[in-house]
Amino acid sequence: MTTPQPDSDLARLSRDIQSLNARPLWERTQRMGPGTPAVPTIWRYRDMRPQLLRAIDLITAKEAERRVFMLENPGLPGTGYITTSLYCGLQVIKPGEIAPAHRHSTNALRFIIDGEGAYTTVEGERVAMRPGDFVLTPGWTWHDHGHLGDAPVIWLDALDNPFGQFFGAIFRENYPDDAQAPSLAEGDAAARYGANLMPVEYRTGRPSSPLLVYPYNRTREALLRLARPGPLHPSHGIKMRYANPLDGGYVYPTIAVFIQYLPQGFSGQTYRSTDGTAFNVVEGSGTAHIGDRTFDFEPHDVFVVPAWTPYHLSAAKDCVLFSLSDRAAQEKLGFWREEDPSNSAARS
Ligand code: 1HN
Repeated sequence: MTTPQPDSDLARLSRDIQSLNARPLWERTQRMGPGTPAVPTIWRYRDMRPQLLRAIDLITAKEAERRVFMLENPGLPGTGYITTSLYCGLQVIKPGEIAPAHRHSTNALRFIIDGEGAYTTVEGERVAMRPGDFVLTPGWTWHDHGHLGDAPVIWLDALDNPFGQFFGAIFRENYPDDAQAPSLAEGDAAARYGANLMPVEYRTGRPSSPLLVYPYNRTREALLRLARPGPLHPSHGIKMRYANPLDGGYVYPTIAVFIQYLPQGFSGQTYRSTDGTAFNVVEGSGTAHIGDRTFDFEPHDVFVVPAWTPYHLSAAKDCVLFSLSDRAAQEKLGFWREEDPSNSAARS
């Protein structure tokens, strides 16, 4: 930045153009390098769960519309965002409740953390939500949540709201009733698109995966099968991305979603990339070294690695980590970069 002498022609020029809604580029203070103001942060489940259970008695899902704690990055105060481009929250629903049906133009996903018996209905198809399941609610699909079990269910929500806000393109509507009447059989999307088959008349055109759920039993089995023979990536262990079965791409045009396995004793090498990433610990425990912070993690903790912040992971027990980032959007836009110690074709 160049700061002119206060009583100079250059300073007078700066002041005079202010009334024209213009500023000299040579005085700009914005960063022109990688990274964001977001900071490494952990939300420990042992701290969050009791507060979520407290909220159950203080506000109904209907009053709240969604009973959610936003996970706000302390480097982004007032935004409600976990990174500059992603929103995450922890949602709790109690038995018998309905979180009323609505739709919005932003894409949402859920990762089920704790409890049995909850379901969501997406465009008339009911989807059971079990721990470890990854559930999709693509933009502009009607969705309501319900709970037939007997203890609270907690899940992680993630949305691309910051993209919608940035573009000024968020729309939302309430459904005429609290809940949609199911109009499709359970498992319809899985049969149509998730059985290595697709309808013969299918043409193309949707920006998102047509699947509504990626069930944990299948995901976990695949990870463990690959972990035994290896090889392990030096930073990521076994890391897979959830794929759109129709084109192999990411599940959403904006959000990339991943699952990874770190065997007990794994000590990862330092890695960084331009996609700030939120992690949820599914199983196991270990340590995340993120920038200048060190966090011990346990099951269901959420931690965030901001864009371009070096980090490495180590596993005290066999770990499964779910994660999501804006890599899908960054790759399409030509922004995405990484520093990978193996310098190999980790993506092939
Ligand atoms: C939303 O629709 C849900 O449907 C959860 O469960 C969190 C945060 C912002 C905007 C919409 C849900 C949300 C949300």
